[in-house]
Amino acid sequence: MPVPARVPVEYSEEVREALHEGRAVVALESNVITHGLPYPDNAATARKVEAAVRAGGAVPATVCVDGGAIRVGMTDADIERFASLPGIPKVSSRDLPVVLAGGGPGATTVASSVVAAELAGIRWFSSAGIGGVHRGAQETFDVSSDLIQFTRSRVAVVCAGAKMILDLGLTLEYLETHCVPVVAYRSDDFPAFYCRTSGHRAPHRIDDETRLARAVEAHRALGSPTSFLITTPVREEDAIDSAEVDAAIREAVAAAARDGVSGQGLTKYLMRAVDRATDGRSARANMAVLATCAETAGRLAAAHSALTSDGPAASGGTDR
Ligand code: PSU
Ligand code: MN
Repeated sequence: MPVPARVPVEYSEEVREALHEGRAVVALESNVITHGLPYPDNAATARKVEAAVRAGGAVPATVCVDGGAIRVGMTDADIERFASLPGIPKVSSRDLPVVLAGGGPGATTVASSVVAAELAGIRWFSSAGIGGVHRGAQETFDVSSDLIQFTRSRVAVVCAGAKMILDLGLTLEYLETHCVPVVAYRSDDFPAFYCRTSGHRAPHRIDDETRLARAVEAHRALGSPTSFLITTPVREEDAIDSAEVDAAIREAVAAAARDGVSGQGLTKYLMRAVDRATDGRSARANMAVLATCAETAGRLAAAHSALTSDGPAASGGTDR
């Protein structure tokens, strides 16, 4: 039986129509449902995030793998199943072919979701926390495949930076080395997920949505193979004090070393440990920042769609 020459992509009706009509669509990851938060917070958050993309003016397309296909636009029943079924594997880019061939369900990370988004013709993706360079990566070599995938997938990624459990300075260095544009939307600093700032300045700041859309278009026109990272900080009222969470993270990183936790399970282990140390406040901040990121992504995708779907600027050059 010949192996299919292309990966089957199954669209929800709503996403298919929006793409066909050139309307803004924002892809969302499903790993944050299965591994990011406990049930039922995870299902409630996934629905809130989709509603936030709509509030921003775009159509949400939560991505997963199931039945040998990439699903773009999970149904509410899919979200409920993924949120409640134990053992759904976390699928990063390199896991995609194996899980597709296996025919079972798989929850896509940032990395595999941007692979899926590009394959599906979706230009925008949002998730609050990207993977990055782990603390101690000098020894462990633990660098999230999210960063590598950003060097290969041409998708605009809206996020709240990366978690303090990572080495954010080295994460920014990595993105610079690999020519991935990083633009802070309406703020000076690279944010740190549930903390307003990582303490590092972002390389660029753009406040105007249309100018940001033009930068995304210029990046594409330049033929750059990389993603385009746009950061937006957690709201003041949802943020956690970085000193408090930093202490919890240092303890969690030390505990992970003591417990011999590393590799694929490390990120989830550290997040759960910080949730316990902050009496669940980090989980609540996690849910809030996922939604505010998604709303911003919806607005930016809608501004980009307005720019690219009409007017001379969209026609790729004007008559001299
Ligand atoms: N950051 C978060 N929450 C998450 C993740 C990252 O704040 O749930 C998930 C995302 O799905 C991301 C993945 O793609 O963890 C990165 O995992 P790793 O560090 O193993 O590459
Ligand atoms: Mn890793």
